[in-house]
Amino acid sequence: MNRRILLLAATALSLGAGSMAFSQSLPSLEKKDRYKVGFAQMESNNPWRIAETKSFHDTAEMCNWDLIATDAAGSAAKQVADVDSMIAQGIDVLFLPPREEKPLIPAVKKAKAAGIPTFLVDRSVDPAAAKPGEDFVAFLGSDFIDQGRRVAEWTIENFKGEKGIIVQLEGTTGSSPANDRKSGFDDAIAKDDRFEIVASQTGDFARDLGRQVMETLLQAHPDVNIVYAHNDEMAIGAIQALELAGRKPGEDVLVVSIDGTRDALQAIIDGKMGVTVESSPFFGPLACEVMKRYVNGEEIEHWVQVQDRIFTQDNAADHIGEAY
Ligand code: GYE
Repeated sequence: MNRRILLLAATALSLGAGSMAFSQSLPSLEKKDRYKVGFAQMESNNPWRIAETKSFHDTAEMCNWDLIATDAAGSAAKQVADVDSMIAQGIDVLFLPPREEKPLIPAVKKAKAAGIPTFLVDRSVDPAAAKPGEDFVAFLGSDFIDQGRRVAEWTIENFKGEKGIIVQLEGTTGSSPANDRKSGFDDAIAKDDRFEIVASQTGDFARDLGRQVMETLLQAHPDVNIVYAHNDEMAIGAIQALELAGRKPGEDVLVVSIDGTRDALQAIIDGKMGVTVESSPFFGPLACEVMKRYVNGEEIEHWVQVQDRIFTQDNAADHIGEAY
């Protein structure tokens, strides 16, 4: 090996060691009267997102935040650019719901390199590429695998027919809730051979796309009698498509879903939907509390897990008043 190659190898080694040591330590957050807080929302096309953004705004005064909130309008690339601009504006801390698991990883790492502690809220990133306690402080959110599993178990218990022909409407492709709500449901429903998933397609977590995809899938699978939607907006879209096609959701098609929006609770009360497993959008107060603990130097658990309720005919009317 000549001298130049040796030198290069030595540099690479020391760089590697350096970046490893660096990646262990998270940026700290000093005690201050007010904090410049970034919240980089991914889109605002459904009641869940609007409720989440409002929750951050409502929390800002109480928690002494000067809040910078952006809206990426459904584009992961815009969300990356929004984080960039927040870093340039000198935020103290970043709350980020990454639209998809992979494209936001460079943004998470860039925030860390700029000395900004980042908390992922409501969605997470690919765990193989970025880690809590290392690249970001923690993930604040639900157990999406468990949500999918609970929907499947409720369906197994409550479906009255002999053969369940299931259409699945998936959330945004590449997002953590779409990936996990699918695997949780698929694994649990496979344990009962009455059920078959005949189609599984993305509706991008959106009502309108859910309706359109359901219209197409109904033509290919007219015998469908169960619709599992990864969120309530797509479930409501599917109900519209079913009714347009002369089907009777709640009678000849069981519709099951996740979130707990006002429209979904109303659909349950009206007998058109069977169940929705809760996924709460009210992250503001939790973000404030976890941030305070971080400022105090407390060790933050890598996953600050949110507990989800379940809404059915039994309790939907009791909760519709607090729904969004
Ligand atoms: O279920 C959905 C929203 O990331 C947990 O995203 C969230 C999901 C929620 O668009 O309605």
